[in-house]
Amino acid sequence: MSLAISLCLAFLFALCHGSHSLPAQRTPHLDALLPNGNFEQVPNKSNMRERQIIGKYSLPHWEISGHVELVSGGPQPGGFYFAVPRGVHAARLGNLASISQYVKVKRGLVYSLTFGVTRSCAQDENIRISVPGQTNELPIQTLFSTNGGDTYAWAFKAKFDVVKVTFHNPGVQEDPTCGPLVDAVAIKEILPLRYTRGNFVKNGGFEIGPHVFNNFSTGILIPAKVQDLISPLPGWIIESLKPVKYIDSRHFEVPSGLAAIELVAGRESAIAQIIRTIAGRNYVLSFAVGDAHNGCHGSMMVEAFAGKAAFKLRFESNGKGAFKVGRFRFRADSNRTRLTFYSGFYHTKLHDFGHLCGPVLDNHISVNIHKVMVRFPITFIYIFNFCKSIFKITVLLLLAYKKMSLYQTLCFLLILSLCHCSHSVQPRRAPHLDVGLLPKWQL
Ligand SMILES: [Ca+2]
Repeated sequence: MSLAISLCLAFLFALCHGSHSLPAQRTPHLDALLPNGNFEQVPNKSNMRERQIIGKYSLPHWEISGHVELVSGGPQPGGFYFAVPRGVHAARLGNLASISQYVKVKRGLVYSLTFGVTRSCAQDENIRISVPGQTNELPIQTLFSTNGGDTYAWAFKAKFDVVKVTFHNPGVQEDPTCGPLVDAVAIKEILPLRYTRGNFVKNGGFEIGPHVFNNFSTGILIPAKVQDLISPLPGWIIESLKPVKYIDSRHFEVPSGLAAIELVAGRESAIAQIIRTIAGRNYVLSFAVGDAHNGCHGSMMVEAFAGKAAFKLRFESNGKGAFKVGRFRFRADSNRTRLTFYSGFYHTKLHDFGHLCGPVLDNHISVNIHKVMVRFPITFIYIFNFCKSIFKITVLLLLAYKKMSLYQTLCFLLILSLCHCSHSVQPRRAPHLDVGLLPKWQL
C-alpha cells in the first residue's frame, strides 16, 4: 500500500472517529403527560353512576379498582369545593381505591413521576405511589398551596420495559368516597448526573429535575428521600419529613438557568449533599439565595453547613425576584464532606398566609482552592481555544493558497482531524436542561 493511500485511510478513520465523538444526538426523552394523565378524556355516561366510575377499564387509558370518582372542579353538592387547577377533571380515590396505567419505559433508566394531588375531605389523607418492587407513601395533610395546586414528584428505576404505575389511597374513612384528588400525572426520564469540571457539587444548579407542567405550576414538592441516586432531584438528599419545592424559570424567578429550589418548610426540611473532598484542603462554597417573585417577603436566612463549619446568608426579600450570592471558605476534615442547607425562618406569602414559601437556593459551587490556584484561569482556556481555531483556519487558507501536493495536504488534514478529535470527545448523552454551570467568578 502506498504512503498516500495509507494516509487516505488514516484520514478517513480519523474523520469517522471524529464523527462519533461529537455530542450524541439528543434522543427524544420521555417528558410528557401520561396518556389521559389529566383525566380530561372522560368515561361514557353509561359507565358513570353520578361521579363514580363503573367498570375496571371505563376511565380511558387507566385501570381502576375500588370507589373511584371522576370529579369536575368547583363547588360540589354537600358543601365541598374541589380545586382542579389544570383543566376541568380529576380522579378521586375513595377508601383503598387505585388507578393504574402501564407505561413504556427503558429498563435500567430512572424516571420521575410528577403528579398534582390534594386531599379532598379528611385531614390525614395519604397517597401511595408505586411501580412493581418500588413504592412510596406521601402524607398530603399539609397544604402548601391554597389553590389545590400541590404537586409532588417521585422517582423509580425501571426494572422492566413496561411498568405498571399505580396511585393508591391506603386510607379508610367513614365516608368511603373521601380520598386524594389526583389532577394530573406526567413522567420524565431523569438523565444521569454529569460532572461539571471544577465543581464538586453535583446538580448544583438544580438543572436536572422532574417534569414541570406547562400550563400551571405552584412548584413541585420533592419529598424526603433516604437516597439521592434514584430521585427526581439527582445528587441531592432531602432530609427530615417536609419536602422542598422545585421551581422552574417559566413560572418563577430563579437565580440562574431553568430551575432552582425553594425552601418552603423552614427548619423542618433541609437539602443536603455529600461531596468528595481531601482532608486538610481548603475549599470555597458559593451559592445564591433569593426569592421566587411569588410574593414571599421578609428577612430570609439560609443556614449552610460544610462538615462542622456553619455559615449564614441573609437576604431581604421584597418578593420581586432578586438574589444575592454568598461565598464561604471551609477546610475539609475528611474525604467526604456533607453540605446541608435549610431556611432559618418560616415564611408565607404577603397576601396569602396559607401559602407556605421561603428562600430560593441555586448555583451551588464548591471549588478546591489549591487546584484552582495551580490551574489556568478559565479565561485562558477560552483564549487558547480561540487561538486554536484561528490556527486551523490559517493552515487551511495557506493550503489553498500554496496548492500543496496531495501528500502534504493529507498530512496536514490528518494532523488537523486528530487535533479536532482529541478535543471533541463529549459525554455519551446530551444532558437534559443543558445550562452550563461554570463558576462565574475567578479566584
Ligand atoms: Ca438553576
